[in-house]
Amino acid sequence: MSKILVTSALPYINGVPHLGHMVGCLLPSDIYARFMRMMGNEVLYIGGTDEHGTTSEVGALKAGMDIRDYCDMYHKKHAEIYKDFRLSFDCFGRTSSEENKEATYHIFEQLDKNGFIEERVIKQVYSVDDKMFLADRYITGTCPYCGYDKARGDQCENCTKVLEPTDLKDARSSISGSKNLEVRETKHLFLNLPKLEKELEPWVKTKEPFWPDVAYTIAQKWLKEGLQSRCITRDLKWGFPVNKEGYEDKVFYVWFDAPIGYIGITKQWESEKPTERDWKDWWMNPENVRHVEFMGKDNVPYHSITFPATLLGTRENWTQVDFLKGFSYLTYEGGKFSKSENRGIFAEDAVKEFDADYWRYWLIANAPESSDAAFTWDLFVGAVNKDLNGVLGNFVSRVLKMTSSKLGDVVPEGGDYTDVEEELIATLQTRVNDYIKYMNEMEFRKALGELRAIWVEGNNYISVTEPWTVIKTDEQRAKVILRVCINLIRIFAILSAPIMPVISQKMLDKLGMEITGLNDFDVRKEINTLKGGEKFEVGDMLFERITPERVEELKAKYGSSK
Ligand code: B3M
Ligand code: ZN
Repeated sequence: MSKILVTSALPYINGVPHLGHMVGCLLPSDIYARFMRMMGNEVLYIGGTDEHGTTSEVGALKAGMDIRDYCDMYHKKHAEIYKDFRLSFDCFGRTSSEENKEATYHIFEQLDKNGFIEERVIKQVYSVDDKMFLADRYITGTCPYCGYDKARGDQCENCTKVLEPTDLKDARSSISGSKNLEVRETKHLFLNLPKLEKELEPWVKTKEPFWPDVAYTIAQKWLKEGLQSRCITRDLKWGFPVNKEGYEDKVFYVWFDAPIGYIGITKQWESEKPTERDWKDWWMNPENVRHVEFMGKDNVPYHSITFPATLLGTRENWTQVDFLKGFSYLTYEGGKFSKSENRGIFAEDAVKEFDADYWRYWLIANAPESSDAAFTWDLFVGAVNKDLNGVLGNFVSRVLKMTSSKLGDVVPEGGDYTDVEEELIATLQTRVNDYIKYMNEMEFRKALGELRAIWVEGNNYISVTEPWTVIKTDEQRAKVILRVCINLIRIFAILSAPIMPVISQKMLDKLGMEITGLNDFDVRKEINTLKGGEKFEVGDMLFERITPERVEELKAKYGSSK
C-alpha cells in the first residue's frame, strides 16, 4: 500500500464551473483518486476554492457584498456542485483559511530567512477615485497598435499585442470608469527565481520520464527562456497581510498563497480530527508519498516552476510534485463556454438534466488530454445512447430479463466451461490489465476505450453463445452461459466504479453485492464469484435513452452551432 496525495487545481471562487472546468482537472483527479483507493492505496484527495485576488474583490464589489460573505456564499456553491458531480474529496477547503495563512506565513519566513526574497520599487497605476492600485487587466483604454477601444492594460484582445498599462490611450479604471489615474512608485517583494534556477533545472530533469509532454515541455520552455523574479505582493485589501515590517498594508499575491493552499487545506483536514490526522505525514514525507497534481495547462508553469521553487527555497523537506497531469480545453459546439453570452452547459445545470455519471463517463472518455476536445450535444447523446444504453445497459437488462423469464430470479447453477468461456476469460484478462495500466498512467481516453471494449466483449459472448436458442435443447449449457453473463455484470460494475460510482452500485444492487477492490484483478476468480443460487432483481433500466426531440430542446436551451 502506498500513500498517494492527489490534488486538483483550486478553482477561482468567483466563477461558476462549466463542463470544461470539470474535465480540466476536477473530474480526472476524482477518477484517479477513486481508482487508487480501489487499488488498495492510502489516498488523500485535496481540493478547494482559490479565494484571494482582484477578481474576487471586483466580483464582491459588483455583487454589492462584503468580500467574506461573497466568498462564503460561493465556496458553498462550489462545494455543492462538486458533491453533485460525486467528487470524493477528503477535504474541500479554502485558500482564505487560518490554516493556509499559517502555512503561507511560515513558507514566506523561510524564504526570507534564506535570502530568496528581494525588495523592489515598481511603478503602478493608482486610481484616485477607486482608492486602489489597479491590476493591469483592470485598466481599459485604446490600443496604440490597432485602435481597439476596449484593450486591457496587460493585453489587447483584438490584436493580441502584450501591453503595459501606460501604453493605453484614454486609460480608465475598469472598476469605476474613472480616468483619474496616476502612476505611483511603490515597494514590493519579489521571489528571486533566478537564484533557485540552478537547483530547479536538474530537479525538473528528473521528472522527464514521468511528466506528460504538456507539463514537461512547458516547464522546459520556462527554464530555457531564463527565470525572472516574480512579484509576490499586491496592493489590495483582500488577502493575507504580508508578515514583514514595512509591508503590513500589502497582501500576498493570489498565486503565492494558492498552491500553498494544498498544504493549508491538508491542515484544515487535520483540524477536523487532530488526534487522528497529521498534515506532515503527507507534506513533509517525500520518501513515502507520491504526489499527483491535476490542472489545466495554463496552470502548469506555476506548478512545475514557481511552486516547486517556493518549496525548495524554504530548505525544508517538502513533498514535491511527482506527476503533473495537465489538460487542454474543452470547446462547446465549436466555440467557447460563456456565462455572459449564455452559451454552453454549466455544471449545476448539467446534473439537473442528466445523472452525474452520464457526464462523468462522456467527459472522461473524451478528455482533452493531448489536444482540445469538442463537446457537442450530438456527440454526448450518441455516446449515451450507444455506449451506455446500447452496450452496457442493454447487456444488463437482457441478461437479467432472459434469466428471470426462463429460469427464475436466481443465478443458475451447475455445468462446466467450454473453450468459449476459456477464450472469454483470456481476452478479458488482457483487456483488464490494459485498462488498469492506462488508469495507473492517467491515460484516460485509452483507459475508457478499454472499458468500452470490455463491455463489448460481454455482448459478443452472448451473441456467439445464443443462450435463448441453446435453452431449448440444452438447459444446463444455457445456465452456464447466463451465469457467466451475470458475473460479467458484476465485473463491469467494479471496473466502471471509479468513473460511474452510482450506476455501478445500482448494477451491483441488482445482484445484492458491493463494490470491491481492483487490486490483482483476476478475471477467472471474479467470473466465478456468483456460483449459483444467489437471488437477483431485474429492476429498472440503467440508462434513459435520449430522444431526438430532447436533443433539440437541449440545443435550444443551451445554445448550439446551428
Ligand atoms: N485558481 C486558476 C484556475 O482556476 C487558479 C488555480 C490555482 S491552483 C493552486 O484555473
Ligand atoms: Zn490592439
